[in-house]
Amino acid sequence: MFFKNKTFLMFMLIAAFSMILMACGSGEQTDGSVDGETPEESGSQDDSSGGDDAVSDETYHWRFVTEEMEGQVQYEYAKEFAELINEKSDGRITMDPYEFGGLGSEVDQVEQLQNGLVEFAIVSPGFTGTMVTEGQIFALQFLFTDDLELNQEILNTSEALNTHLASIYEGHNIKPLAFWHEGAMQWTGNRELRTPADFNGFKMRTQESPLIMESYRAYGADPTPMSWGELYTSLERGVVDGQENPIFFIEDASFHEVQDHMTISRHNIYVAMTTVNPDFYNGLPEDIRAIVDETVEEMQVRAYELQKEQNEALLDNIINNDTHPTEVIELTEAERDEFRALAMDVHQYFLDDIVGEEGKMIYDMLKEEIEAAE
Ligand code: 6CS
Repeated sequence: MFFKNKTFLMFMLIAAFSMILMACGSGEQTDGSVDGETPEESGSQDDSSGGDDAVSDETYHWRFVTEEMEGQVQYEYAKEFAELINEKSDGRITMDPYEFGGLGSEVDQVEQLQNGLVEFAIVSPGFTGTMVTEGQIFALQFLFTDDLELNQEILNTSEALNTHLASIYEGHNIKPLAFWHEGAMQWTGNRELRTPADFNGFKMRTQESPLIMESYRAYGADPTPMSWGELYTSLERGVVDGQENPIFFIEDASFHEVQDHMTISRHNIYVAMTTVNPDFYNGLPEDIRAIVDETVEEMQVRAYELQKEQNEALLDNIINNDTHPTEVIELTEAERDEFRALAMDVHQYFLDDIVGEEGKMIYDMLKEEIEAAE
C-alpha cells in the first residue's frame, strides 16, 4: 500500500525529515545548553530549572521512532504511549511518534537511538543482528509456544531477556525497556510453501540478521536481507520470491497483492522491543523515570491487544480479495514438525557457532522459562 513504487520518494523524504528532526531538537535550553550536544541533553527540557532540586513543573519533549506506518501496531503503540505518558505526567511530557520511512531504514533508526538523536525507538531485534549477536535468539524458529498470550507473559517476565539480554543491549547503547510481540509470523510466496523442499532455491527476503538468513538456508532457501521499505517492489519484480511477517503487516503493506500464496505456518513470533537511549534515560529525574517505567508496563497489555485485534481482523481481507487472489493454506502439525526438525539444527548452530557463554546461558534460561510456563 504505502511503499508501492515509492522507494525513491522515501529516500527523498529521509533527507527532508532528518533536517526537520534536527531543527526540532535544536532548541536552546533555558540553561543555555543545546539539545543533542550530549546524550544527557538529548530531548528538550523546555523549562529546565537545573540541578538536583529541579522543581516538578519542568517539561519534556521527546521523539519516539517506529518501524511501521500509521494504523500498524508499532505506530499505534507509540501514539498511545505518548497519550498515556502525557496524561500520567499531567501534560509535562509530550512525545512525537514517528512513522517509518522519514528517518531512513530500520538500521539507520537504531543508530539514531544509539547516538541520542531520538530518545525512544521500537526496534525489531532482527535489525540489530550483526551487532548484538545474542539478540538473534528471537530469530530461532519454533522456540516459543503456540499460545500467543502465554508468549507475551514469558516476554514480560523472563529474567533471561529482561535482565541478561537487556544488559547486553545496554552495552551497545540501546536500553530495552520491554519485549513484546506482534503476533505469529506466516510465509507468503510466489509458489506454495508447504514442505522444506518448497524452499529449495527460494529467494527469501529477511531482515539483517545472519541467523534469520541461516534459518532459511537450513530449509534450502536463498535469503536476501533488505528493509521492508523495498519489499513490495522487490516481490512485485521477482527480486525476491517471498517473505515472513505477521498477518496484519502482510495485509497492511499489501504484500499479498504481489504474492499468490500464503502459508499459516506460525514458525515464530515477531518480537519488538521498546528501547530508549540509556544515557538519556539514566539522566532523567527519578520521578520522570518512574512515569516512563509505569507507562512501559501498562503498554504491555495494549501491545498484546493491538496485535491481536489486527491479526484477527485482517486475515479475511487477504482470503476474500478477488482482485488480487492469494491461496491461503494452513500447515498441519505434522507439516510443521518437518520444519521444526530443521530449525532445531539452527538452534544448535546458534549455541555452537554464534554466541559465547553468556548467549548460551540466556538460551538455556529462556528455554527453562518457556518450559515452566507451558
Ligand atoms: O518485515 C519487517 O521488516 C517489518 N515487519 C514488521 C512486523 N514490523 C516492522 C518491520 O520492519
